[in-house]
Amino acid sequence: MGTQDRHFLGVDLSTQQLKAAIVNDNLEVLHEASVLFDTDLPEFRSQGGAIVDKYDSQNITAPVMMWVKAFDILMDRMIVTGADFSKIAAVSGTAQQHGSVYWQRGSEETLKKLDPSQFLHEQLAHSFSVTNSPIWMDSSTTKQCKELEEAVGGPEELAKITGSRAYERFTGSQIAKIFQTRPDAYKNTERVSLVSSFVTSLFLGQIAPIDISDGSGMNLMDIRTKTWHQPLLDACAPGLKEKLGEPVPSYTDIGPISNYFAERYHFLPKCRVIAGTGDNPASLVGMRLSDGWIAVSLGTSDTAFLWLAEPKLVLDGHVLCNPIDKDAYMALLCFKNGSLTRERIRNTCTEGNWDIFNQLLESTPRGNFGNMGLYYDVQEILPFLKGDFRYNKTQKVNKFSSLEVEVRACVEGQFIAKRAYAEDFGLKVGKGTKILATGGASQNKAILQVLADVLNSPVYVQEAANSAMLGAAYQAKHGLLPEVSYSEIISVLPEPQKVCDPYSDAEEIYAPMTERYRQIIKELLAEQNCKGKP
Ligand code: ADP
Ligand code: XUL
Repeated sequence: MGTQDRHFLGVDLSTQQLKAAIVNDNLEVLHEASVLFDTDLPEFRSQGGAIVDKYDSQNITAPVMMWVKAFDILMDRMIVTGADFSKIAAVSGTAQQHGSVYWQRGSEETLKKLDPSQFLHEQLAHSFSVTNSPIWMDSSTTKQCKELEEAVGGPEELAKITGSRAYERFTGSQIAKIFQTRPDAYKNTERVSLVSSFVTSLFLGQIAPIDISDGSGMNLMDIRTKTWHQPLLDACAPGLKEKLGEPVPSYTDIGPISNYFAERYHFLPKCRVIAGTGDNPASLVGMRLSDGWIAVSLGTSDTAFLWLAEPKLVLDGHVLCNPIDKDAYMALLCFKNGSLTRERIRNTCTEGNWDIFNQLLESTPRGNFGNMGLYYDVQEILPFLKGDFRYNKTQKVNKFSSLEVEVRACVEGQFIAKRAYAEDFGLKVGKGTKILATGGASQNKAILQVLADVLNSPVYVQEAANSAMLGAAYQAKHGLLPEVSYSEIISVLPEPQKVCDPYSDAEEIYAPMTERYRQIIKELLAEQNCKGKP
């Protein structure tokens, strides 16, 4: 295979679907396919790819066999698109962050000896000691979070070591909960994977290492030394170090493709597997984010991330190891109430039409006459609140006077939150900062204009919609060619396009609104703490 002719495969196991893309040596997309969990695999009865426990709505999982079955379907769909796997020089994976997969004792042997004449799901049916994997939407581990923080002397100490105070969805507290509530299942677990390393394990035909970037979303890793922090492992469960294996830099070549994929799908045996990583780090790779940019992803959840040269101590938000440069870091903010909350306000104000939503948004002035709204349909992460909160210029109100005000309050409230938390990470809005928007809502120019104004910075988009999946494909090339710099690898890609500039009065309006938001959140959290957390 000549270098011109080599292709790279990126696979993304996200909350709602499994998708894949093959790119050529110029990183142009040649083939794409996807499997939607709810509709393609209805037998698992997931909603949005998740199973919410009937008796405890904080408890949210996904059946690991649903993911395995999706793999069988995805590979067949890729073939239907005309994919030629013999041209794939390297493959890498990405996935929703924090979720964990529990491999049953003996399953690595099964993985190594997979029979190419059979589907994966036929052979891996008994390979998992926990059949429903906890995922990032879960918030049932408040008790275990407290225990983790106490083990190292409090939230600030934990954040210093791992980059985050304890968060319910982070994997450490999830593993601790499994050990505490299902000791036999834990005992029968040979290895624990993150969802991203689960993806690469399937390609590798053995349990793949966890990468340092996704590994820093577990509350278990020392982000400076990039090794597991033994007191934290001990606070979760016995013998955890062996079950996790050693973490590796995100672009590590972890071995050749398995015999199963070589024989069944005709990959060449020399095709390499590059470590997988979480979807937010992979998006940073796919969006080619560098210093001076902030990425805002407007998908099911909203996230914002930036490149950090040094780790910064914050209690709201996360510092992760960087997936491109192992000596750098990235800041990550995750907001659970993103597109689905915008959709709810759209539905109540417009009967479900984005064009009318935009008309309402554009018919109210920046700053919304001093009104502010905060909408948390599900338990928010930043800040830890649930419910609707509306304020006029001076006080809390039950209702706004018009639909226009409600729509603008929703969008402004969401973006002011991003500004406030990003400023805590040292972001200086309007000082040469540029915003790169991605995700479903980034096609909506009226929404992006509010983003530009609130952060007083221009907003750009790039052609490729799925930054995490493409990030995995680019990482496959980056990992295969360690001698070529990442910036050289991505130099073939087109530049992002500017879609809006902020208005000149933006800072005057939104700097004070951001201060007011901080004050409101402080009060709401204090009120909630008096009443006791939900
Ligand atoms: P995921 O995070 O699951 O990958 P996407 O990034 O594809 O999701 O985003 C899906 C969301 O995009 C939908 O829930 C929808 O609300 C939103 N969306 C799609 N089109 C528009 C639009 N024109 N304006 C605002 N939001 C939109
Ligand atoms: C990040 C987070 C989510 C998931 C979604 O901390 O929990 O963005 O990665 O896929």
